[in-house]
Amino acid sequence: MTMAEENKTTANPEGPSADDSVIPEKHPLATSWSFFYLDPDEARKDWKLATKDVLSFDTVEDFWALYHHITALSQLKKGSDYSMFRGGLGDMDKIRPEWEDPHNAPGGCWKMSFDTQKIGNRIDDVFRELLMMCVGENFGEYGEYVNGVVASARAKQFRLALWTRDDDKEHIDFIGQKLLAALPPNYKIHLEFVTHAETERVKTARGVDPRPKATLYKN
Ligand code: MGP
Repeated sequence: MTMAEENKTTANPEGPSADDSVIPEKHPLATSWSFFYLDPDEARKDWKLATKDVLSFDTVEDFWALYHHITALSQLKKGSDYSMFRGGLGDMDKIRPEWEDPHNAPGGCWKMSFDTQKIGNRIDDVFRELLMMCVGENFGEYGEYVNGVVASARAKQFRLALWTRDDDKEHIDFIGQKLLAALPPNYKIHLEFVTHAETERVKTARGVDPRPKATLYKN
């Protein structure tokens, strides 16, 4: 072992030296991701301008640094959204949390909602699980079709949505089953997949709910 190698692996009893500054390598993620925050006060004025970029990252360590820095979803101002979508660093396009983004437009999302009172701050565990599934690429062979996740804090509900790149039945069924399996066991969960085209179609029609393309249940 050379002196330099030795200095890297043992603490230096004489205090810091140049070699103590060696920074351990971070663990790269398969792709970069970007985190966004939507401020409800801004959204009331102009929805498009209300989504603020928080941080783009591409390592496990930077993901956790961000996660531990942000306000927990359970404590967010009602009306806020958190989103995390692929891209933003290197040569990968940053996907924005909007139906219109070309990476999202042909797709849709698996949506679920939780009663604010019933779930309380346990929603933070569910959201964290979903984020970890994304950055950890836990959606199996069709994981590349997962674009991102949106978490919405509303007065009576927390809503989570996993956005996909397309609405191919095989892709969305596979991703939906993976999602369902990862959700907490003690809740009745109703998952609905709705295309963005359908969400936009009914947006202006009051009292009309979008027709889901697929549904999944868990007791
Ligand atoms: P929302 O926050 O997804 O629904 O969209 P929610 O939570 O049911 O609505 P709220 O009234 O309870 O907050 C709310 C509104 O934001 C929509 O009706 C659109 O006007 C706008 N909006 C939301 N999204 C995700 C988009 C989008 O991707 N593109 C555009 N152009 N507008 C959007």
